[in-house]
Amino acid sequence: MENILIIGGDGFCGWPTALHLSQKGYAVTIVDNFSRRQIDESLGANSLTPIKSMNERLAAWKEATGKDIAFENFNVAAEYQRLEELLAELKPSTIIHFGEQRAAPYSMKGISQKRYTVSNNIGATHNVLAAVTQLKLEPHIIHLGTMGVYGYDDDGMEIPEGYLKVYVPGDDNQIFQRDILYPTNPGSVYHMTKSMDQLLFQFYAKNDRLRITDLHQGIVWGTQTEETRLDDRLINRFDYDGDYGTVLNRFLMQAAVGHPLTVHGTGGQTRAFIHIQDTVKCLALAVANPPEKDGQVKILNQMTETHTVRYLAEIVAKVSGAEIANVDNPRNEAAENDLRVSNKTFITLGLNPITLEEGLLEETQDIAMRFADRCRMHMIPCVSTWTENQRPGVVQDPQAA
Ligand code: NAD
Ligand code: USQ
Repeated sequence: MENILIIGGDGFCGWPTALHLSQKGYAVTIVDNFSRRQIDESLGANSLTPIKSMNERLAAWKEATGKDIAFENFNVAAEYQRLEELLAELKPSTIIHFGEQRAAPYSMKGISQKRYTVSNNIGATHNVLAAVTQLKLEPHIIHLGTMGVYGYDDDGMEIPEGYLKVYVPGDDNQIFQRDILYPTNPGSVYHMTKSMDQLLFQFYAKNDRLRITDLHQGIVWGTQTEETRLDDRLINRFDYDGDYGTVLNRFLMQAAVGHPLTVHGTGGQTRAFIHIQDTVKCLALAVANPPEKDGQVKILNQMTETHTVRYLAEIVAKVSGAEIANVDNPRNEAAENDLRVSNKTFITLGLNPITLEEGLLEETQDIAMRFADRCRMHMIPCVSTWTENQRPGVVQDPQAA
C-alpha cells in the first residue's frame, strides 16, 4: 500500500481528505499538533459542530470501515528531528501539507498572532522541503495555497493557473517573453505567508528537483463529505467565529441563530468558492496526477465558482428569511472587485463541481440549524482590524442609536 502523510489532518480540510484517501486504499498517517483546537480555547471559540477527539475519530473510522489511520502529535514547524525521523520511516509517496495557521483575521489580530503566523507557516513549509531533500526522498508534495496570493484588486482579467506570460520590450526593440509567477498581492499577514511559500517551492523545485503541486484554493464552504457522514463521531469542524469563520458558513449560521448577516461594507468583494466535498475530490485528483521532475512547480486553481459577498447574503436571506446588515469593514480591502479565474486543469481531470444552489439548503438544515444551540453569540462579530483606520464589523443596536 502507498503511504500518504497528511500534515494538519485534524483540521477542516485535512480530516475529510484523510478519510477519503484512506477509503480509496492509501495507508494514511496524520500529523497534527492540535494548534487549531488550542487557538479555539484561547479565543473562547468553538466549532459549531461537536467534533470528537482524534482518538475517538480514529476509532469511529475503524468501526465504520475496518481501516486504520495512524496519528502522530507534533509541531512540524518546531520539531524538525521528529519530522525527519517520521519521513525516513514512512517514505511516503505523497505528502499533503495543510498544517498552517489559516485565518486572515487571526493573523492581523496583534503582534503575537502576526509573528506566530509567519514563523509557523514558513517554518512548517520549509521543514518539509528541507527534510525531503536531506533524506533524498522523492515524494510528491502537495501544498494548500490560496487564491488570495493573486490579490483582489483585479479588473476581471482571467487569472491563469500560477504563471503569467509576459512580453518585455528591450532597448533595442527586441521583445523578450517570460513565464513568471503571477505577481503576488497578499491582503493579510496570513495571505503573505502563502506568497512566501511559493518562493520556497520555486527554489526547491529548481535546485533539488522536488515534485511539488501548489493548490491555490478558494474559500471552502460546507461541512460534511461522503466519509464524514458515515458516523456522527466523524463529523467535520464548522468555524463561525469572527476570526476563523469564513463568509458563507458564517452567513448560514447567522441565519440559523437569527443574527443579521454581517456584510462588510457594500459586500462588493468578489471571492472564489469551493465545497468541501470538491476539495477532497481535488486532493485525490492531485495525488493521482503528480508533476514531472522538470524543475517547475505545478500550480492549480482549486475553486469552482465566484460570487460577491452581497450575492451570497442575498441568496442566504432568500432561503432563510434572515436580515442583511451592512457593517463596517474591519479589513483593509477594495470595496468592490472583479474576479475571473481559470480552473481548467481540475475540470479537465474530471471534477464535476457541487454548486451553491445544490448544496446550500442541505447545509442550512443539517448543520447550521441542527447545531444552532451550540453557537456562542458573542463570538460572531469580526473584531480584528487591519489598521487603525478600520472599525470592527459589529451590527449596531438600533435601540442604542
Ligand atoms: P485548519 O486550521 O482547520 O487545519 C489546519 C490544521 O493544521 C489544524 O488541525 C492545525 O492544528 C494543524 N497545524 C497547524 N500548524 C501546525 C504545525 N506547525 N504542526 C502540526 N500541525 C499544524 O485549516 P483548514 O481550513 O483545514 O485549512 C487547511 C489548509 O488549507 C491551510 O493551509 C489553509 O491555508 C488552506 N486553505 C483553507 C481554505 C479554507 O477556506 N478553509 C481555503 C484555501 C486554503
Ligand atoms: N466577509 C464579510 N462578512 C463576514 C466575513 C467576511 O463580508 O462576516 C468578507 C470579508 O471582508 C472578505 C470576504 O468576505 O471580503 C472573504 O472573507 P473570508 O473570511 O470568508 O475569507 P478569507 O479571509 O479570504 O480566508 C479564507 C480562509 C483562508 C483561505 C481563503 C481563500 O480562511 O484560509 O486561504 O479563504 S481566498 O479567499 O480565496 O484567498
